[in-house]
Amino acid sequence: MSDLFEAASKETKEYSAESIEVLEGLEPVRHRPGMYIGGTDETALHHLVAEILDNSMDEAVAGYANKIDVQVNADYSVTIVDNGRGIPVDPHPKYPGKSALEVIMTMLHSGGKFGGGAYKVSGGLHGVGLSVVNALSEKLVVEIARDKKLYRQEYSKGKPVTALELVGNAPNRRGTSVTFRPDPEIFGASANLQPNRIYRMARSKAFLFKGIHINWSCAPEILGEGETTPQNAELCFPNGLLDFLNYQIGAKATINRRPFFGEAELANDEGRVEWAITWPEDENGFCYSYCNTVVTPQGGTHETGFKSALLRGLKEYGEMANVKKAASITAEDFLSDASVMLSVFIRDPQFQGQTKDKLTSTKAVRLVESAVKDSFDHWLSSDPENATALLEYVIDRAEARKKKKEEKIQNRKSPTKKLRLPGKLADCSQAAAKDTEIFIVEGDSAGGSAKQGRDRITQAILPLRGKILNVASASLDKITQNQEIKDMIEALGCGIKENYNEDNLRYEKIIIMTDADVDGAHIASLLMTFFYQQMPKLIENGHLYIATPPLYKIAVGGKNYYALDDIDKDKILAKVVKGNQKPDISRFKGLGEMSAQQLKETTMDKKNRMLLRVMIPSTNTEEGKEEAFETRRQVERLMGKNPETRFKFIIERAKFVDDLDI
Ligand code: 0RA
Repeated sequence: MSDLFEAASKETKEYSAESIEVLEGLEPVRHRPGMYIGGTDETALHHLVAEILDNSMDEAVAGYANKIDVQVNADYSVTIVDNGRGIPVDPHPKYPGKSALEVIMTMLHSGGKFGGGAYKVSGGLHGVGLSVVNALSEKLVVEIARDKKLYRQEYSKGKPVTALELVGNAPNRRGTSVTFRPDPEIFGASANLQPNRIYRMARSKAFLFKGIHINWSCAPEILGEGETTPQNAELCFPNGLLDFLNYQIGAKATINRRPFFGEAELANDEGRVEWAITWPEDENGFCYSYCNTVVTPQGGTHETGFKSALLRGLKEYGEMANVKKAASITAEDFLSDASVMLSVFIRDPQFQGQTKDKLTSTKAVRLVESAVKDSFDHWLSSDPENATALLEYVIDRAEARKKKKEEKIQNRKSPTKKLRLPGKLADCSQAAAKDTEIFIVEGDSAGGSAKQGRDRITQAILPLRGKILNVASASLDKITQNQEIKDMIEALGCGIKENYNEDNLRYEKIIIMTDADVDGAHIASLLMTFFYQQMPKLIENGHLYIATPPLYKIAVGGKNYYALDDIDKDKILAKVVKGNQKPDISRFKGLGEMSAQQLKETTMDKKNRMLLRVMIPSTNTEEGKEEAFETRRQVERLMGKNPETRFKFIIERAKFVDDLDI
């Protein structure tokens, strides 16, 4: 802990302890933790870290700190150190005998009232204050370097266990260090902080605030085998959001030559905006927006302003270039499939509702719009070839949208039009989706067994021929022309991408059923990638499953047992083989080798089978959005166009393979 506290660049501002607005003690927090941190699950647990980190980030954003250490210790405690002003330790005028520190640590206050003029995020699950973290920590140690002195105080479950002690001199440094261990009484004895999650949190903050150096470290003994989280890392991204965007989209091909990125001051000294946007060819975009480094999953006024600047800019450019069709472009045509990172810093931001994940400060619309517009105009006019490519792409999309709308009107005019279903589909007889299933099956021969073994009323079978197209590395055109994919889309009935409508989904469960070998696993991952990219809501809402057909049949003592894999086989053998019985073990080469009866009993029958549900984090929550980042990146990395990232993954993981199944 050598240079934990460093002199920051700015002078400490005048501070008065009176400006802290005091509400009440901490009993309610321990009594009803969910009210303050949104639950007591792992997400809530990680909110404690976010809260402390946000406090340090606030010091950085306000210009008082430029260095933060984030350290996960071997006992799963976390230490966060900044070189900001240091929490004030002077006596509190309203509470004789208590320091300002103790008031901040032991009383619930309405965050954002102190420090005056800082870019405090007083919203959502964050901004609940250090006191909430303190209340929910078994142990919390705070060290403060301020006025050339080093102070220390220790707390437990929200109460001081030592006095505020002067422990030494700190002639050349200032700042705050908080070490805390979440209370297992609140979060359960088995809940642990996850280094990987904290690492990503720290990295996001570094991307979002260029001026910050975040030193990450994690005790090696708690990094799991095969974990990609580094033990130490210096997180500093001088190109900010551009680095973040590049990290997100990797080597993907884009319509435009290079991203549009930049930063600008908001008018009237209201703050700052930073952005980076690009248009990926595969049309798998995202929009991540932030206010004061805290993510706003539901967007809000800053997004509105940004999109409006871009749309106006492109339409004006089209008008100038005499491209008539540019007049009918909508924001949807232009921006719904772009990859966007947007970050604003504004004072006293307003958020919506209980979850506070949408920015509602009205002034942000106008401020962001006018700050971005000039820069975008310049970007377009400085590279006409690039601008033309983008404009043509957007006009194509606008034309396609209009054509689709016309077709819809046409279809409505001919009500006799029958539902078109693929010829290979063996549909179930029940019309309503509830309780029905469709098995997507590898190969025609397995499809045959599945058709015989199914329950005709509620189970449909769609056989696919061999490996489907890898949608993660194919163009949208190629995807929608592929026969196997067309069949799937027709059978499901719910449409893809922005036309996805779950009301039209013809089955409740979509079940991928492939052989229990590596080829089968490959086909399953291609299918999952397809659903992930074209119908993410289908996964998010829990409709996608994977069947688990057995790999072995074990016949012993006149009975048959089925094993999923080698481990399962050994378990079953240990349990059922008695005395000198000789079990007869056969390995299925594929689903096609099973009889219809076997397939039904082991894999399809609703009473006996086991299904794996495919899940992705919900993008409607802050935590989910952070997780979704990683999911998206991992899919791109493993399934995308660039074989090198896949190769790298295999090399990294090779050391964990101890039994090659070939
Ligand atoms: C209250 C008032 C001031 C700073 C802080 C709290 C503060 C809190 C944290 C939490 C982590 N790091 C922190 N750094 C500072 C203003 C102090 C002043 O005006 O000098």
